[in-house]
Amino acid sequence: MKTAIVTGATSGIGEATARALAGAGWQVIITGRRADRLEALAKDIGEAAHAAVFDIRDEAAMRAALAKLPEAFKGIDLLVNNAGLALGTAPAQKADLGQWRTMIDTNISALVAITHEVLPTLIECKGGIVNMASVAGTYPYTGGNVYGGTKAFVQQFSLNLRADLHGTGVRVSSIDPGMVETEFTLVRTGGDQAASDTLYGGATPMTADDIAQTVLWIATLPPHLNINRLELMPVSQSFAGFQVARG
Ligand code: NDP
Ligand code: 8X3
Repeated sequence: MKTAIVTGATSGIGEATARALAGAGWQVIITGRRADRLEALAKDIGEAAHAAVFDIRDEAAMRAALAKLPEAFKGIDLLVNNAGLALGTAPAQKADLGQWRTMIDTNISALVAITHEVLPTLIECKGGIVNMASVAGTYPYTGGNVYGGTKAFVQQFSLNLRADLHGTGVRVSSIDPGMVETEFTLVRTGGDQAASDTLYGGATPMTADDIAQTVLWIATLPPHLNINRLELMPVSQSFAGFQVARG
């Protein structure tokens, strides 16, 4: 039985990915800070799940959780680097530096640290990494500033990992979703349910399961195939143009 670790499995894309992988016969190590949610998910999935509660930014806690994995979960075949967040929608000149640091610590530093920790196992298992980037890493928009910057890092880190892991058999993919209805906007706006409802309302956004099925597809492709980067959007979302300041 193959084993995956899915970070940020307490909600949204991570939870759906853990469920999809488990449904396809994988064992899943699920992580996140909200213990109650992880325990409920682990209970739903059953014996194939192992819940590891830690803040992904706490490197010592991450290492300790991986060190004390039950024997059956130690051989990790797939790392899904999903935990992440956006905070704030203000333009750079009005943004909060603390929020910027939290995004960098979570979306970049923590992702890099857990990847570094799991790499030896992934190489041993000829496994794979799926990194959750975003369209925000490719297309700039007002208020995307550091969030978009962190996701551009994830895209490029994924490609560079591919280069470094050449010849090891380890696959690396980044997924760049557009709008997916999850708790993402609630988190970004500090709990503004109305803002979240307004953004997703009537737009038929992608679902967490749409992305989870994509992760599962990537993870179960024949071993000679690597999806380098995959961008997805709901049909209702597309591109806006440049802006011009006059006067
Ligand atoms: P959710 O807010 O629903 O899920 C985010 C997950 O990340 C939660 O499980 C949360 O767990 C975890 N997380 C956040 N901070 C930490 C932390 N410090 N330590 C541990 N876990 C943490 O959002 P999504 O499911 O939408 O987001 C998942 C990923 O997808 C993110 O990387 C996001 O940037 C990306 N993405 C989302 C898009 C969208 O439109 N929704 C589009 C493109 C990319 P907990 O709070 O319990 O710790
Ligand atoms: C989330 C997608 O467009 O809200 O990564 O930045 S977006």
